[in-house]
Amino acid sequence: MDAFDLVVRNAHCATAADVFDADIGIKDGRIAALGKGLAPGREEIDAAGRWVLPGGIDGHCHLDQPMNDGSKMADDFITGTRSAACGGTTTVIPFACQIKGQSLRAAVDDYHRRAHGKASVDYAFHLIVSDPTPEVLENELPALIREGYSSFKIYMTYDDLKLADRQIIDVLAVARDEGAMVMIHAENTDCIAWLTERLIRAGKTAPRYHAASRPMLVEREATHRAIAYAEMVDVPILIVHVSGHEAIEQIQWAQNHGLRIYGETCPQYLFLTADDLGIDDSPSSHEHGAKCICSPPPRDKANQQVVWDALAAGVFQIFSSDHAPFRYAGPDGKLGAGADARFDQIPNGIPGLETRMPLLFSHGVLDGRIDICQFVALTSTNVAKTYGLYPRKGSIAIGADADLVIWDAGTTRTICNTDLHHAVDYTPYEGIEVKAWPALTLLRGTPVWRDGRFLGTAGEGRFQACALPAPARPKFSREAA
Ligand code: DUC
Ligand code: ZN
Ligand code: ZN
Repeated sequence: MDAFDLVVRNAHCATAADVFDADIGIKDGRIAALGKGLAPGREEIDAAGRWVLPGGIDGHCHLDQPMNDGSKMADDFITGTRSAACGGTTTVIPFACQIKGQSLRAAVDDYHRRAHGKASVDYAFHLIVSDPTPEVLENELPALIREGYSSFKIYMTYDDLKLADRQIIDVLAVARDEGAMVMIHAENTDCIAWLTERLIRAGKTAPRYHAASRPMLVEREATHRAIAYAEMVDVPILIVHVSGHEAIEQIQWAQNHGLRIYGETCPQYLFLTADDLGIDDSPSSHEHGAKCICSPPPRDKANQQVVWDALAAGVFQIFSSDHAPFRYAGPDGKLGAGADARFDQIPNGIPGLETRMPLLFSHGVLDGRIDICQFVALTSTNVAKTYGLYPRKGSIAIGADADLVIWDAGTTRTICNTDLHHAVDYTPYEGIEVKAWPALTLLRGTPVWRDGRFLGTAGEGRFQACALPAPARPKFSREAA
């Protein structure tokens, strides 16, 4: 009998900590041995000195999330996870979103039904807490955290999702007691509403005014407030989709003061600018602008550089896609409100699951902005650690799941939506050149993408319960301070 099911030979491996050359022996979906000259496997793949890295973990993506504005996400768990596999991502963490009035448990059950039998890569769930009733705070949320849903997102804007400040503090206290990670969408909702109203009254309704309705100061103020609440409650938080220098300065200030404030950024803040939202009121500007509307909005070139610098300096721990897939055409897409839809009627979000890893590998690692270990940390290891999937996911180590990507680095290709595998009818990254793409993606030792062909199977992706270490501090939320 062969010692291994599969041996990946001559792998040039990188983890978040080290670079080493090894053969990787895989048995029953896990890494069983690392070494030189391993015994034969039933199957053999020669990596021939190419980079072999842990499979990507996309810690922030939206799939088949119910919407209440008439829009519909184009990607479900079939197309979203297919697209992930083809771009080198082997685990996705989308959101089980509580609709106000709904129990959190019902949201989780519904989301399991949506995922069941469809995923071709592994998946975990974050929760979105939009209605922190006493029952949610005292019973549902603590129970779900213990059952493997150990992270949740809260919103400081969007009418159907946002929490009042007192509610934010209450959910942070539960996270502290239970050892959960809270992801915060930090934008000041009243400032956005006031600015939006003024712009619309002035007839400034084109997609480009989306940026003017959500300037950096609204992100800075909310980030500052979230940090203050986290400091008061004494709980770590992660500020998600950070767009530019103003929020970065707040996070850096907090980190320099010893607070456990973490940061996430996304490709749109490195590769798009506010000009992508439109430069005039022409139909082509409207189309491209609508396709690029996301929140927070992309900023300018100078801010792209600040985001790159913060990635390299370690201010950000996580690089996610914030894949929020709406088609451009059709009644449930970007233009559901009509061909000249106002910026505030266009669903927020852009696709990016498949392009996240190649964009950062090419323009980060190969262009010398970050090193290969930082790439692994940002796209995989830190995500696994932050959300409680490590060490099963996020590393090349004995006992870890054999989620691996062999990279083709050096051949230039141009990103083109027709080559992608999501169900969205555009990519905001159309025309951008990349010099790296996965040649092979292995999910627990099985190829799901090889030489330009998707090989995955719907239903092979498994739900992964997350577990963060128990909090070391005594509980305080239901005791006197
Ligand atoms: N902003 C979000 O907060 N979520 C989805 C997409 C977006 O643009
Ligand atoms: Zn968000
Ligand atoms: Zn999001």
